[in-house]
Amino acid sequence: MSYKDEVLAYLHQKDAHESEFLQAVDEALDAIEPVLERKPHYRKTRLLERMVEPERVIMFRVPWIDDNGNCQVNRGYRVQFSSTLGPYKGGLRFHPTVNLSVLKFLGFEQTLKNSLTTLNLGGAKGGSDFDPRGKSDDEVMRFCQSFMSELFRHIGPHIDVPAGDIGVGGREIGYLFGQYKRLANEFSGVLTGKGVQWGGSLVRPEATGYGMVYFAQEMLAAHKDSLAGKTCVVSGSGNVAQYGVQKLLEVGAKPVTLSDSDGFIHDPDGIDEDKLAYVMELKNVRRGRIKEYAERFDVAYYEGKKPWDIPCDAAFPCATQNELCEPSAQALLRNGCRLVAEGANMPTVPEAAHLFVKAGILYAPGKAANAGGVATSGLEMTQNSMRVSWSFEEVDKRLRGLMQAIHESAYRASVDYGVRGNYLAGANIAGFTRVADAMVEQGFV
Ligand code: NDP
Ligand code: 2IT
Repeated sequence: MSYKDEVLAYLHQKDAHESEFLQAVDEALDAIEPVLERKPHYRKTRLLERMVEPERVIMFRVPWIDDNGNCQVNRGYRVQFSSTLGPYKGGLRFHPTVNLSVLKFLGFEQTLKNSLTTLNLGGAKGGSDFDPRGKSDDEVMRFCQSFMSELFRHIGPHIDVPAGDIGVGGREIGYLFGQYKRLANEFSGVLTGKGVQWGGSLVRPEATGYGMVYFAQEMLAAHKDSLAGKTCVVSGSGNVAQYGVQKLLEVGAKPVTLSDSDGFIHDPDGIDEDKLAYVMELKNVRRGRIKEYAERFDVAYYEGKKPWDIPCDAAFPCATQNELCEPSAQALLRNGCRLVAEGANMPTVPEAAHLFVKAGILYAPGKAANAGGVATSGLEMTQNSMRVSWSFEEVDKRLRGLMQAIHESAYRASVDYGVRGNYLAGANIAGFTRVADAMVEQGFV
């Protein structure tokens, strides 16, 4: 049996119930199999067995008092996956679907993604099954304070630096930071995505969406093409989708859809700057539903549907995992879509991803295309350590440079392993190799 098959058989038995985690590991190990053949010493050092086991998993009770004075209880997590390349680093997700499998998948992905950024960042993910939807600001604050009352003893600016993800944005990072500061009695860069007045970096809010578009530009530039004039389908309407659309508009593309967990809107005239400003107010201030966009601008709303049947040149899944299934991939290809860049983590099911690879379109997996968020978190950590604040232009320039470097290393790995332009293979190989070689150098830890 090949080394990869041996490890996967073991893992599927051991973590049989962790479907998202198994999916993420299956995808990565499939992609890196040629590396294992070239580097047999990985097997001797049981490298894969070590790499698929998180260094540490913390699970804890989060009690909090709701606005009616009742005690609610949620479950909190931090999966500290890998400290091979630096302090544990990765976001926190607050969503009712959060469980250990989801956070292990995200922590594993984060480890390879952070490796790709070229920075010194380990991999982690955390969060809670807390549902922020319909909660008051006071309830969110009390929840965040209770969550941090346990988490604070496990994190620190040189240990583990959390950030945002689904359901965790600027408001939540503020409450979490305030409670950490109070408990630890220190003002430090323990979280990223902070407010710019208290240690946050300019461009961090924009970074994931901007970086995704920069990556798409790099892929197209390699074919002497650009995003100008291209019709783009975008899913989600949160942080990544909003700033993805903003950058698409800047580069002359035409985004025509947005979605949330209830459905999607299709605006054939294009979502322009004014409409995007409306979406930002709707989602970030009023915390309403995307359906209201359809009412406000008199466009179609599709309840319970995803936007992948809308004809487009390029697609940007920016909501959540497994949101793009096989029939959706077939529809995209049939309608002429030639580029898919993942703003979300693992939004494409494996069968759909294989269709993209087989069709030879420009397909960027999340660990490459959405790495701009965590890369800019790395820039925030650097600024915090140096006690400086770079200008918007400076951070944006560095973000663009990092996305170029990520594209270059994924592309080069694809060439090196005989699958030129296969970014799924290239990103996994490049991310994996850096972590793997460092693990070998650091011995059995
Ligand atoms: P937000 O919470 O800001 O937005 C999430 C969006 O996705 C909302 O529109 C939400 O709709 C929708 N969504 C969430 N869960 C589901 C679901 N189960 N089914 C359908 N729609 C859903 O999160 P982000 O924009 O920050 O994150 C989006 C994706 O990008 C995630 O996969 C995240 O891991 C990834 N990512 C985020 C980074 C960041 O810096 N923020 C960095 C790299 C990746 P609703 O409002 O109805 O819940
Ligand atoms: O999935 C991700 O890369 C993030 N949610 C961002 C993590 C970070 O530490 O900025």
